[in-house]
Amino acid sequence: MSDFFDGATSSKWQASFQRDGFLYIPGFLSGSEVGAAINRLDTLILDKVPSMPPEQAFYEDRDDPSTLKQIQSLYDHHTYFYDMMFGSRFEALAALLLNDRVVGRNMQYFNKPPRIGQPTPPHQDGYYFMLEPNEAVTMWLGLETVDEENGCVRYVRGSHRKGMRSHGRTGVLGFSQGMTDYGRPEDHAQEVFFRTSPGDLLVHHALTIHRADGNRSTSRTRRALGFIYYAKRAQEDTVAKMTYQQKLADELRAAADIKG
Ligand SMILES: O=C(O)CCC(=O)C(=O)O
Repeated sequence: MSDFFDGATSSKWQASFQRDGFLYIPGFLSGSEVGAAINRLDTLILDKVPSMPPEQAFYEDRDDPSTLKQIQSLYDHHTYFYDMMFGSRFEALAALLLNDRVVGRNMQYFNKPPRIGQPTPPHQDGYYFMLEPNEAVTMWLGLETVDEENGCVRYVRGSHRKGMRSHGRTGVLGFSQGMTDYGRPEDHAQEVFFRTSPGDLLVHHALTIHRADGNRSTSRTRRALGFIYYAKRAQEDTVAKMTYQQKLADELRAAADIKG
């Protein structure tokens, strides 16, 4: 049992996650905790992001810093984020839901800038993770109010029990692989979405089909943090993964060079 959560709450969360392949926890962080995270992020964005290599910071338009959409491996950039990722409530929740010790693998910043924030294509994270068994969770922490207008997250309930679907290139930076056969009647019938407040947490299994809307708002951003944890029992195909990541990094560098 976790030091962070009581027994009844833990059992309820585990049952819900196993049944649906996702879990919604309102108010996982308090208002002041969210405020502190936003302050740290804003400082990082000002001080460090401008000099990050192309594979660490993604923009909708690389020539316009206000269109920042993603930062990778936040824990490498400040101990504040390291402490959020490791030995934290987030890590304890991942261990509870995966019923194993866990390995923290990525902590990301996600934004969808107003008007131009692209939809997140339907995908299963396990396609990128390359694990056997495909046992991992992704957590998504809302930093501001999110709804249908600025890009809420959508899940296909129960899809984590139905295996990996076919994926191919999307052309969307940060989500380069998406499902090629999304849109079967059962996908639509089982899709649910979440309007979230700052501090609300969504967690999904590596095989859960999910996507997010684009940001149609003219003035609201859509800022969130993502946490990825693998179950200790999950083995990575390290060669396939390194080859894939190297290819992506080369493509990003080539695109940055072309733009000068
Ligand atoms: O922030 C989003 O749009 C979705 C994030 C997501 O799909 C993921 O982390 O796997």
